[in-house]
Amino acid sequence: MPELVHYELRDQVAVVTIDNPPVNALSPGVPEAIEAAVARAAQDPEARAVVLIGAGSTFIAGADIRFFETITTREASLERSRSVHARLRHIEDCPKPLVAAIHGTALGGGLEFAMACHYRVAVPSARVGQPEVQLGIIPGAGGTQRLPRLAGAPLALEMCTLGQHIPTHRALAEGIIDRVIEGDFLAGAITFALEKTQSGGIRKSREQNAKLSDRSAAIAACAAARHNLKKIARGAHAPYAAVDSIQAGIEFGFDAGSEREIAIFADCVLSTESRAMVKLFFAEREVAKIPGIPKDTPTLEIRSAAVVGAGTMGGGIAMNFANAGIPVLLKEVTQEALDRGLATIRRNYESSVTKGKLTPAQFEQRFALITSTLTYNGFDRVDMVTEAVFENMDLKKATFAELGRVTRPDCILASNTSTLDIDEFARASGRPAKVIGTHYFSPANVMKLLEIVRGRESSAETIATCMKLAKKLNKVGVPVGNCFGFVANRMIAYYMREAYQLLEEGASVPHIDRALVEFGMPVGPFAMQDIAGIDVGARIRQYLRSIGKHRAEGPESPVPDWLFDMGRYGQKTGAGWYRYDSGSRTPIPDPLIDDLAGKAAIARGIERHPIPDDEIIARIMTALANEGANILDEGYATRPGDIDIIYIYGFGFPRHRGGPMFYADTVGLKAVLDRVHRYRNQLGDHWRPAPLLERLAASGQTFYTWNAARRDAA
Ligand code: 3H9
Repeated sequence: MPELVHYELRDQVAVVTIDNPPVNALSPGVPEAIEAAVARAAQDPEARAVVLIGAGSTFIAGADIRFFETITTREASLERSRSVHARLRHIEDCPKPLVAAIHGTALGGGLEFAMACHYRVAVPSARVGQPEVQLGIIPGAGGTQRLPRLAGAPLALEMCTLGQHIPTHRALAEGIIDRVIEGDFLAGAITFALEKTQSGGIRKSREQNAKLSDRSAAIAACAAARHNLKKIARGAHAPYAAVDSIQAGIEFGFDAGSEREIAIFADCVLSTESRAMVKLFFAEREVAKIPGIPKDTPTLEIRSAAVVGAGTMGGGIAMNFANAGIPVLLKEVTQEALDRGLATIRRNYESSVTKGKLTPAQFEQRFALITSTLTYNGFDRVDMVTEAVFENMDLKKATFAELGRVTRPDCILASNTSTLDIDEFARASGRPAKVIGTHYFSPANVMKLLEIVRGRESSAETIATCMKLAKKLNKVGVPVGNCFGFVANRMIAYYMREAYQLLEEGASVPHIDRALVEFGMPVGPFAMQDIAGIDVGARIRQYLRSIGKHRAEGPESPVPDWLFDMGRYGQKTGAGWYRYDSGSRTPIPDPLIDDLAGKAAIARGIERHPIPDDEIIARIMTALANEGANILDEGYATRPGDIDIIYIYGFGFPRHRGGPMFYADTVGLKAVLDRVHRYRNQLGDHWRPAPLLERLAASGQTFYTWNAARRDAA
């Protein structure tokens, strides 16, 4: 077995190097080996000080996340955490100056090991953080105790509850890092360590209390943090648990605080929230691994791009390219439409400048990368074109035929269609291997999700290039198949179908929205539609009816179409499912909707009745999981985790619930299937159980265990 930690003497300093690729995670054996190496240095007569450093691209990225799932009992967690705490205390008691040298990242347990050292030095580009809440846990190796002592309560609370990384310069200013080293890093760290043998000596974080001396201010900071979390961490438990642990250390001291941390960590690590978020961590990394497309598939470099259509989506897509430093041509048919599109882009950038997210210089730089045009001149020089014209098959086919003529043969032709069959565009282009769907979510310059839709003939190179491009555009690219609505919209059609049905059955719009917000969604289905535009869905429905299709199986509520006919498109027209005062985005419930729902109910012979919150959630989530199972079975999504990532990034599904497929797993697939049967009896045959759901429920599996078994068998 390769050595996890190396020991060498350099200039009378023991250099302890952690070597556990790829990110020096604290897998079993690593903490023990670090402790042993520090103990050896303490005994080594040749060593005057110790430097702890990481091999490869980073310091320590934290505990090995894979091992959390192996902790199955509270006792096991308590025992493990106690031994880590004891190990860190032992390391901190080293009688010689001990310096953590941080490059890359020191995250979670990595920062906790660094804080148990007497000093910390870092390269300018390093980042440190306690991201545990993003895994549904709290720092479990003293982070909630040592960090407030080094950085003060407010910053420790911020880092432990939000989980964000902070850069070297801020860590230096806040007392987490003691020196920034430019140039030869190891040599600088050794020099620093030797300096400490002359002055400074041993300094234990656990004994530093100056920053917590104003106890009432520190406790007030905890109360403020809890208050803040109400707005941003709805439904999540771990961020609050982190505050509790920090407060215990402030009130009762390091030792009692550590005991509290160990106990709280045990509760968190066994929670569904943590299981969900750990699954998502790996799902997010797995999503880029596409069966049949090896990692080393050649890709094209996208150095320049074009977007056809400067509407809301086209403009947002062009901004993505400009934000990534890629020059982009933006084409429209009329000067008026072009001017409108550019004005929207300018307004979006100006709002980022006002919010301090962009400097005026960055705005000018990015805006200058967008060149507007009414012709195809210059399209022969771009590496990729994204079509974002009106959602109409004939128009899109004509656009692809033209793009096939005006671009180079190696240029990728992507469509931002959300519903149409990209194989038809591929045929029209005369270059099907280069045609693909890149389905952005509105607002395209903000939402992180990018569905990458494989056409029948999309080449491996085209797919791999778009996956790589997604990263460059700061998006999460998820490969999906070319079925109707792809994955996100195919499932959301069922989500909306149930929302409309529940409305007709007697739940009100504000009630359904509130139930879903309490479940953890950022907005309810109706408020979401008022933002996206009721006209968008209505026009798609009109088109589908014209070709004899439906978005979802089952009854189609007339209410959204009535709203469309009334010109109630949502926020943009001042009324939709809600009313809006002029210039305001605050939804005001409108009794008219209940009247319309009542009318629709009478027409369908439904007697309206009160519906409890849990029934609303059950109906909507069951519809999502059942259709998700169909999509998996048909192969249009690669893994349940891919679907979950789509819902997290495309619709803000609460991370702590893990996505619709993981959520179904936690409900139990047998229970989900029972619900489908019950709904079928009560509501009609359109509630057809997905064959995969039936198979998994019968064999006692979950979506995720089924997927793991499939992966292992492959
Ligand atoms: C913790 O520390 C709890 C403590 O308080 C308690 C201690 C007792 N474990 O992201 P990348 C893998 S909780 C296992 O693609 P990047 C990752 O799966 C932990 N594996 O690279 C991937 O594998 P593959 C707190 C890990 O350069 C590969 O490494 N720490 C871990 O874009 C490359 O990862 C965190 O939450 C891990 N800890 O980003 C940090 N980390 O190639 C989590 C990574 O097979 N990690 N892998 O797909 C990160 O944020 C990013 O990975 C990092 C690198 C910024 C480090």
